[in-house]
Amino acid sequence: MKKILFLFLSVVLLTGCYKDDINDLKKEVSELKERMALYESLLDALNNRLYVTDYEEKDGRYVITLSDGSTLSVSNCAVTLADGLMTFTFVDGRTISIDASVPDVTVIEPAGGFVIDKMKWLRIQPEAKDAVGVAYRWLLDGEEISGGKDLLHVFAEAGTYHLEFRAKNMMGESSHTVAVTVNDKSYVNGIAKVYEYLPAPGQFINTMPEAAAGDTPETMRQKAEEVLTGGSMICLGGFGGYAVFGFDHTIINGEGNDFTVLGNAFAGSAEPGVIMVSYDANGNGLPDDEWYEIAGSEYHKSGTVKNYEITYYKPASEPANPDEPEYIRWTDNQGQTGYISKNSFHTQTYYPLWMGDSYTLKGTFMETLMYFQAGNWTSPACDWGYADNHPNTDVRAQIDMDWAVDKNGNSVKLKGIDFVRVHTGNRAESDVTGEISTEVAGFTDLNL
Ligand SMILES: [Ca+2]
Ligand SMILES: [Ca+2]
Ligand SMILES: [Ca+2]
Ligand SMILES: [Ca+2]
Repeated sequence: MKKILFLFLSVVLLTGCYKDDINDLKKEVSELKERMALYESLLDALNNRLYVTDYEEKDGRYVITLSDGSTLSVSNCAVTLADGLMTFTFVDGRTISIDASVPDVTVIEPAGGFVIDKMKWLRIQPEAKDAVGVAYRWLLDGEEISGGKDLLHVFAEAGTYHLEFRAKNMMGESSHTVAVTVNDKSYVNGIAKVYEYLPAPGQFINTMPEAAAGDTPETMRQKAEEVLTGGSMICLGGFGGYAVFGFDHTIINGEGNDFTVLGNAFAGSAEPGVIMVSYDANGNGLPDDEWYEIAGSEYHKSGTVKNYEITYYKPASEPANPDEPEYIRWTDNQGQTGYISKNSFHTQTYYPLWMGDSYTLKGTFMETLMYFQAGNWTSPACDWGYADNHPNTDVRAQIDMDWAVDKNGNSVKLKGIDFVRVHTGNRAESDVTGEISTEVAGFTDLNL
């Protein structure tokens, strides 16, 4: 019986020891597996030319971020950082070293260095290995001029400039200096190009500029361009009618006011046009980039409607009545409908001859201020920020690019603009003065 008890106890004790051994073994196998996995991951990183961009030590464990954004959790392995290398030493003595350096970037200078005319965009696209967690900055005289990798900058004055390009990650910052030669150049202070002209119907449409049967959007664009580069005036018709024009240089955002869109406004005859601006972000020379609205005095008022849309319908025939009140029908996206009337002072067709049965115009709509007083129709000016609103020489006709907002109404800081779009911002008319219609008569760059 004693023997049996002894045997029984021995089995229990032996089983206990055996279990501990198994657990130890399991732990060792698991750690070995982890080390092998880490070893393989590090070899993969080496093969894929990845490098360390960030690391964090926590509770004896390292979390390493690699340049492709992946992370490695490192334990049971010694980690040292020296001479731009992070070295992992395993218990068996094997080591793997991976680049742990500041961002690897190159700015390739063209032969003769960077040369640009003043008031023209300078574009520099450094070559950088794709890497996460890298912050790029361009500095001019210690002041940040761009917070991104690619530089788009415009110089107002000729001269030699030194730009510094910095790229920073957790390992440190690399810096490159490039010289830019900015040449002097003279430019035309005015409109150089019309990209689009599409007026709303109105009493001056088909006459300013003149349209004939067979005209197309392209021939009308050319005519508007001839008029505006020739120092004369175009009419945009009723609400929404617009023109898009540009220049032979970039209009710089300088201190204070930057430009005036010329019109023919005088006291009591304001026909405010909403101004939108854009710069050639994609560098193709065309106004196909993001537009920013100049948020003038009416922008935040309750009567102002953003994203207003109006559709004009071509009349079946010209009316017999020279003062036909129900001449050109319109509908809008606010559930309203109405007519542009005809008046006997202007006998031509008011609907653009080159347009089809109907067309839609869009943009910010401002409540009209037109009223009849002392036998006269008065169309008072908005406070500031519009075209054809105050006389051209009035400081209140001047625009500061800093008033620009994006489509969500957020203020944007523009370095310069290449394109301007103006649309008639009101919808109102009187029997004597006809409909409110913005005129564009040119453009003045106040910084030239
Ligand atoms: Ca400015
Ligand atoms: Ca006018
Ligand atoms: Ca463009
Ligand atoms: Ca007008």
